[in-house]
Amino acid sequence: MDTAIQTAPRKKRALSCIQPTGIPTLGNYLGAMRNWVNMQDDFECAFAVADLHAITVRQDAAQFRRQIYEMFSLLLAIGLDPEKSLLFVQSQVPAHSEMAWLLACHTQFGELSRMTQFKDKSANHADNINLGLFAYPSLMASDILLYQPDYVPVGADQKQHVELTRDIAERFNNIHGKVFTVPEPYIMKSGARVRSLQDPTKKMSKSDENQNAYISLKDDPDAIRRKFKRAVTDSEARVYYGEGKDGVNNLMEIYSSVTGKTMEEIESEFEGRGYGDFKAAVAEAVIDVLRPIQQRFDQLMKDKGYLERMMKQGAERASAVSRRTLDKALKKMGFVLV
Ligand code: ATP
Ligand code: LTN
Repeated sequence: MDTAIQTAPRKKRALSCIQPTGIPTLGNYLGAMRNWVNMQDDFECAFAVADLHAITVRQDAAQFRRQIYEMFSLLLAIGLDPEKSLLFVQSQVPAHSEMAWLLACHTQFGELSRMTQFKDKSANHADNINLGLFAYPSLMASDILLYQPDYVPVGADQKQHVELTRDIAERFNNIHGKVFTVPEPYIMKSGARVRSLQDPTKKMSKSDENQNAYISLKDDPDAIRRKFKRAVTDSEARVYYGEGKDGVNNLMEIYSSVTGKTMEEIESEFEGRGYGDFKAAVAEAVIDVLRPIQQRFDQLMKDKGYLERMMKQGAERASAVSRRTLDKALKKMGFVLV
């Protein structure tokens, strides 16, 4: 018995977070969230609502509070299971903010200046380029490193932040002795970069001003049909994957990602048929995937008591894990723990 326990390989750990900045899009779901559900059995997983990250841009308090409940509900609605995975809200676990300061002191100005997300967001919010927006990756590194994960499952846009996290972890370990596991980004091939339906050169983003640019996980079937109908394609009217066909490529990727069909299968399915048929098929496939999620989400949002109990349970468990790493880091740096 004992040997069996000793030789059983430890499951690899994975951690990821999502900001409660609005209802997630199909991009968030296909690029990140859906993979989290699939990882729960093979990895020891932790997932959090990154509410502290969300305040790097202004939030209206009442709306922000609702979005935190909604994002937590959505994590449950897509199939994350609090019995299998650690689910929590970042701000309810104080170690994240504390560790962020330690790591900020191990992050270089030049590194932060090179972050694409910082450059994009400061261009979009030119009136509020705050210190938090700049220091965002140090807080993200804390979220990750506190839980010692091997992998960070994210969409392709977050690869740069995970790479910076690795650099911070290595730097800290080299200076103070080994405290952190150095994690790797874990990026799925399918769905890693879902693009805007209105401008397929950009990623689909829930903060896009044009609502036709994204499918929200809460969109009803009519809205989904309408948005796909209006999606930008090209004038060739032939469904195939190719250069210069960003709009069609994106729709094919979405369709492939929700149906499991390959590009070749999709090409032959729509051989000789126009974009109208193709777009309608993509819409119906997406509607089918979202329907059960939407039903569970509506149920959960009616039960705030349950959501708060789950948040509390998650926060307690996350605090215990993260406190251990924080104390270790503090001790190695020479702080006095009493
Ligand atoms: P915002 O649009 O509000 O700036 P966001 O959607 O880019 O935010 P998050 O909500 O924090 O950012 O992203 C959560 C996860 O979804 C991350 O792992 C991110 O990589 C992934 N993701 C975001 N957009 C896409 C996309 N268009 N395609 C694939 N994955 C995505
Ligand atoms: N920066 C991420 C959200 C995020 C995150 C994290 C992702 C915050 N902390 C820790 C993975 C691990 C984003 O904008 N998508």
